[in-house]
Amino acid sequence: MATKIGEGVQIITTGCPHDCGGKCILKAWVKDEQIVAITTDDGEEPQLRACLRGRAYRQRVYASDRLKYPMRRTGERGEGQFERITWDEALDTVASEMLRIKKTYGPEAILSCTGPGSLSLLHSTGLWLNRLLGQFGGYTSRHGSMSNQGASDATRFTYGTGIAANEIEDLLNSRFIILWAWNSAEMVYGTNTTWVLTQAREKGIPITIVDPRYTDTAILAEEWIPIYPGTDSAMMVAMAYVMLKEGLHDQTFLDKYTIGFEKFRDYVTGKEDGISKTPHWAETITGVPASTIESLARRYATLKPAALLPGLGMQRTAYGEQCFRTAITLAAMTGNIGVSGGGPAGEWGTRIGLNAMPRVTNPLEKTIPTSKWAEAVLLGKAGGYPSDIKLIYVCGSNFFMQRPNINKGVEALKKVEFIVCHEQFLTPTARFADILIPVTTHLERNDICGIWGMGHSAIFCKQAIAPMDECKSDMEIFSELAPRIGITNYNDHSEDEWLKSLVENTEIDYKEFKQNGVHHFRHEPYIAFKAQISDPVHNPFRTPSGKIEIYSQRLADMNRPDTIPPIPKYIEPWEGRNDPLRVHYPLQLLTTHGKRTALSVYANIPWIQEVEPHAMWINPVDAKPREIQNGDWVRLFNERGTLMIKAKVTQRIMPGVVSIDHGMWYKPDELGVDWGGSVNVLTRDEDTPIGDGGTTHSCLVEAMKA
Ligand SMILES: Nc1nc2c(c(=O)[nH]1)N[C@H]1C(S)=C(S)[C@@H](COP(=O)(O)OP(=O)(O)OC[C@H]3O[C@@H](n4cnc5c(=O)[nH]c(N)nc54)[C@H](O)[C@@H]3O)O[C@H]1N2
Ligand SMILES: Nc1nc2c(c(=O)[nH]1)N[C@H]1C(S)=C(S)[C@@H](COP(=O)(O)OP(=O)(O)OC[C@H]3O[C@@H](n4cnc5c(=O)[nH]c(N)nc54)[C@H](O)[C@@H]3O)O[C@H]1N2
Ligand SMILES: [Mo]
Repeated sequence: MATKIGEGVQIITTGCPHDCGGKCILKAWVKDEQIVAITTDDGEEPQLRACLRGRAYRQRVYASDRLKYPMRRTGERGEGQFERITWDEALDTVASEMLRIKKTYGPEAILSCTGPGSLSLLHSTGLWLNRLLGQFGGYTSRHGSMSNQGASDATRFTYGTGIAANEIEDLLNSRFIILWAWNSAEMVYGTNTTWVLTQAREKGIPITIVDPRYTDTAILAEEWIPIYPGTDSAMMVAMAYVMLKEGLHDQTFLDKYTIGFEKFRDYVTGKEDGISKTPHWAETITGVPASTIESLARRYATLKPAALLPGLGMQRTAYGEQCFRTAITLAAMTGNIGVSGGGPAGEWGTRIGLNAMPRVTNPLEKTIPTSKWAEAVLLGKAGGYPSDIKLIYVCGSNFFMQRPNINKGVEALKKVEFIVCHEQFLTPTARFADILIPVTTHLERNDICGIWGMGHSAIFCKQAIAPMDECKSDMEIFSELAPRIGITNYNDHSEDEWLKSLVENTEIDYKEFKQNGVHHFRHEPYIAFKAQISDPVHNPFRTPSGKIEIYSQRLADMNRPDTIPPIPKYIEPWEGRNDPLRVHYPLQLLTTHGKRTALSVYANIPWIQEVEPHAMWINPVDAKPREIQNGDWVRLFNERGTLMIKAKVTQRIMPGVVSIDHGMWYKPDELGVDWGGSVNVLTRDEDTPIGDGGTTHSCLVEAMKA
């Protein structure tokens, strides 16, 4: 909406498209074609109120380090030396390199490195690059998400579908809420999730939180259960033991809707392997007292309906599928699936009531694992990977510092023949580019955003100001590049035509939407699997058996029972507390999603970084013997790398565990020591077994006072 206010000020409604888990309304106050302030939603409920990052966006748009024009590398790769060139020079160089590489090595030599820089519907960063490369003859893509692969595989194999969560508003119908690795007060997970949790708290619904850290979300809970990272499935298995022993489980539900529970029961009781998975067994693994495990099991089984919300942090660990498979099994044992106030404890998802942009499929079926991209580039076909990568095309990702094992990534970036990067800033990834392409921010273009979660609302993001300097949108840039590489039918729609097509045949009136800036889809809170539970005969689950598969034959058929068991199990993680490596690196490192960034976006924005200093959380029990005091510089290291960071000595993290928000920009010195506090110099490029997901939270380190 463009409202006139005051002398010469127009308020333009837009929304923030970055990947922080929310999508919120920003109101840009524009005077003389300049943004003079940004405020947020104060309209009718449900409001979509922006966080500190969105409200500070003015400083990001006008940052002095914005990329202003196309540039060419002049120094060594990674040195950050560039010179200005014209758009024609830039696009001609990119085109000729693409044609040369394709002719010499085939299209598979091109690696697409898209990312979630913009997750809006039109100017989505992945969309336009992959459209171009798809039409060009194909490319090598990546598989295995750093975000949610374990959760997504667990959910798919157990329920047969990708989304398995009740809508967040339904939490207000619960009698008990368990937030398991869930920190929505800092990492946004649905714009209004924390607002709903606050209302739940006000309503007196008891909340328990299971997390190695006492997060800002824990303030809403009446019980905090710290647990060693990577051991959640052991605690859940022991909760199942308590329920079985005390007869608290819902056998009727299990008989009717699930298969394979007996096999899980035999594992839990010890019939399978001679080990009873008692709360005492779990206490030694998890650090959680047996009595706490018993008490939580009893409450989850008897306070009905109860919601267990599993967060992604715990599945970013070795064998990360298991904690989600076990959580789902507990939801089944307590009969909390398909009911209001309960919840199926699977993965969250986004359902947007809008059309999707058409996608061009990749004609080549060549993918490399995301976490192991550097190894794949370094070893290529000789190392068993599907292609020899020669050209990396980056669009919308701070690619290499957001993937594990940065030091290996540096080697890989030095090896390829050509790197092009579309960016707004000279990020650590952009520094390695041969050609840099300057891109607009969302305030400089029109777009539509859907909201993470279950599709409550859509935001029309209206352009507030003209593109800065020589910046263009990815769509425009690729449209100009396409004919140079022989593609004639790349884009025949204008921005407005595309946007209109996204709402065609939906309940949205385009004109009204554009005018109002937001559309709320009115519906009852979504209850996952309501139909499957109320009428199972006509609504089978989409698994091979039609039931919730506590035992999965598909997983059994993979023939890797030690790492992919057909029933959920606790599997001892690598770089966990029993790894012999702990002699050298005794601390478990968490690399969390914090409030000062959306992934690596905003790490260079002073207003936001002023909120709190970047620091490593460490418990006094671990700080004392190392003579580390609050605010001291610490050297944190393992075999993969070293970073320098200040310590925050706090009881808010359990002993034996340290944590650092990920996303701060990598700043190596001449010895390769990172002074930016960029966690992936330490993390391990190893994958979850089923779908090659990230395991960044299985990472051992040692800390020394610097
Ligand atoms: N502000 C902000 N919000 C974001 C993002 C962001 O960068 N910034 N990123 C968005 C994106 S892309 C994603 S994928 C999501 C990610 O969301 P999450 O993956 O849920 O975020 P994390 O901070 O990694 O983890 C959440 C909590 O899990 C805890 N945790 C970590 N490991 C374990 C474990 O092994 N066991 C248990 N019990 N707890 C554990 C952490 O201490 C943390 O408090 O967030 C989204 N929201
Ligand atoms: N250790 C550790 N590492 C992690 C995680 C973790 O928990 N721990 N989390 C992982 C997760 S969940 C994710 S999703 C990944 C994501 O990591 P990345 O894929 O690197 O995503 P971002 O850091 O958001 O980087 C997006 C970049 O896109 C740029 N950008 C923004 N808008 C646009 C645009 O319109 N066009 C273009 N061309 N560029 C734009 C931004 O400036 C930014 O540099 O990180 C993963 N890395
Ligand atoms: Mo993510």
